[in-house]
Formats: sequence, C-alpha cells, structure tokens
Amino acid sequence: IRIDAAEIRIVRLPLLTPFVISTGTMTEKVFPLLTLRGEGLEGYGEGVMDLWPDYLEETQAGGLAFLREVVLPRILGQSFASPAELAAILDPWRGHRMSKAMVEMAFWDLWSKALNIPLCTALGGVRDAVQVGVSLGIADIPTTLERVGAAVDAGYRRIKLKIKRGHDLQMLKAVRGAFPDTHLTVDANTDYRLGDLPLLKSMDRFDLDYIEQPLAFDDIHDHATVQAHLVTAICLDESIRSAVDARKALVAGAARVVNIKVGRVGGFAQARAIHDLCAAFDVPVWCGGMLESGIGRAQNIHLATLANFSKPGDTSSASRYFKRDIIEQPLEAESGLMPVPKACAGLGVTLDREYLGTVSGQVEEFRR
Ligand code: OSB
Ligand code: MG
Repeated sequence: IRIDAAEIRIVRLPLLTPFVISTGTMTEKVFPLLTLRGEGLEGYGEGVMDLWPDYLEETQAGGLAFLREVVLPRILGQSFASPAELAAILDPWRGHRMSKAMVEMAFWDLWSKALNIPLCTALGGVRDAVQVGVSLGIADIPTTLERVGAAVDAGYRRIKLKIKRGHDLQMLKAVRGAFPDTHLTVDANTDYRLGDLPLLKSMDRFDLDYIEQPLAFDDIHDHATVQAHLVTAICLDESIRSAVDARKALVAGAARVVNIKVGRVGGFAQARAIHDLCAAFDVPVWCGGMLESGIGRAQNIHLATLANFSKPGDTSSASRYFKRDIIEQPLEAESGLMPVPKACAGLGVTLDREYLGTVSGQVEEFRR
C-alpha cells in the first residue's frame, strides 16, 4: 500500500458531564485525528495524548511535532506491505508511543480496508461483540450511588470507580453496601504511595475485582511489593507501555490483571504482543479507554475481540459522554455487550464529515 497523503486535525468534543479523576477534571475531549490516504482509501488513527502531560508524559504538541517532522516525511510516497513494515520506521525512535500508535492504527485500518476485511479479522479476533463496563468519575457519595444504579440497570458488566486519597473507603463502603453482588473495581490513576499499603490492604474487604494503578505512573517495583500483601488483584494501566514492561511486571508479580490501551502502547502490534504475553502468564486483560471519540472507540472494540480480553472493558456507550459523535454509526452497548462495528471494512465506521467540520480546529494536509 502506497501512502499518498496524510491529514492531521485537532478535534474538540464537549463532554456531557465533567469527568473527574485523581489527576484532574476534563470538561471537553481534545484529540488529534490522523488520516492516511492510499489506494483510493482512508485509514484513521485517533491519538490519546492530552494537551498536557497529566496521564503520561506525552503531549499533543510534542507528539504532533514528531509526526510532522520525523514520521510523515519518512512514510509519504512510500509503500508498505504490512503494518510490521511500517512499524520498522517507527521503532528506532524513543517513546512517543501515543503518536506512533496514531500512525500504526491508521495503517491497520487502511490495510484491512485494502484487504476488504474487518479490522478484528486482520487482528485475529474471535468474537462479534465485546463485554463492557463503565468508568465512573469522582463524585460525592449520593451522586455515585445514583450513577452505579443507572449503570447496573443498563446491564453494564462491571463498575469501575475512580478513587483518590481521601475519597476511597467511605465511598466503597457505601457502594458495596448498596450493591453487594456487582463486579466492582477502583482506579486510582497513581494517587497512592507505598506508605499507603495499610489503606490499600483495607480495600480487600470490599471484594473488588482489582485495584487499578494505585502507585506511580512509571513504577513496577513498588506495585509488586503491594501486590504481595493484597488478596485483591492489582491491575496496571499507566505503567505498561510495551510488552517488555508487561514481562517485567508479570515476572515481578506486580499485577494479576492488565489494562491494555492500544493508543498508550504504540499500536495494535504492541497491544497484541502484551495480550499474548499475558495469556502465557494466565493473566486476564481488558481493554481500557481514554474517553475517545467513535474512531478511538472502534479501535478499542476491534482490539477487544482477541481471545484473552476476558474481563469487561471501558468502551461503554458513546452517548454516555457525547451529545453527538464524529462517526455516523451509534456505538451503543446493550446488556453490557458492545457490537463490533462493521459498516465497512477496517474500523467499520464512517466519519460524519459535516459534524467533524464543525468540531475541528486546525487541519493540516501533508503530501510528498
Ligand atoms: O485511567 O482508565 C483511565 C479516562 C481518561 C484517562 C484515564 C482513564 C480514563 C478512563 C476512561 O477511565 C474510560 C473510558 O474511556 O470510558
Ligand atoms: Mg486507568
């Protein structure tokens, strides 16, 4: 496939309700969308980097400079027979996994469209719908109880509660008390320290499926120490950027569950390598999310069709976050199952160009 042209646009989607996590509050989703053109087709890749380094280090400014000045000049006008051939251009460069993922994912979309097969088929997926839960932002206890009830009634398969220091045990006591049989998890987005071990241990009594990323974004070692003292599984998110990270974490016993975000780890090949490695360790994985638009959500859903995605992921209905999406197909879950979009080959979704135009800022075109 020859890559003839590329486009990068910045998209701003207002969120229906502010999303609060331990590191901050999001009121709108601002993300870069990459289009690769070739063979008369288009492939899309949504970037998950934020404006500022508040989840991981990568920023939109840095990542997009890397794409504009380093990656695009090396791939425009070039032909690649497979995603692996394209990855060889990206591999030598340090970090920038989120921007690398944009290119790699857009090429997988283009490649599977050229083969006229769904992306999940190209990836080796085994199911037509994926299990999903919800991720609930930090709120007061009555609001949280109401949100949990609504999500349980809607059929979601697990409820993930965002926590931070000072907003944990009381809230968990209230939610577990009201919902004794619901699959519950918590996500601290790195807010705790090794010294919080007694507090983390006291979460064992809430029968959580796992505690997601309690410690620092770049830590594996201290998570292993904490995991050794807990009955509850630790799930790593921020700390796993590659299959090498995953190997170190699993060998060290730092996690018994892994959250895979394709946009965080550099693309589908790396996501699949982490998935396969976890399967070899008998560690279940699930597909995380970054409040993506329909393009990013479609990427996540296709990935989650791989066999070892045995726990419900975060790709809940788009209508929970946005009044209107930039794609034409509604990505809505039913009874906790999100169908794999297949309106066309590849990602299986089409852009709502009219709406996309109204929510796009800067649009840059690149050709050789
Ligand atoms: O840690 O999983 C996370 C959203 C933004 C940044 C980090 C995280 C999240 C979520 C959102 O939990 C899940 C979703 O996309 O619905
Ligand atoms: Mg997380």
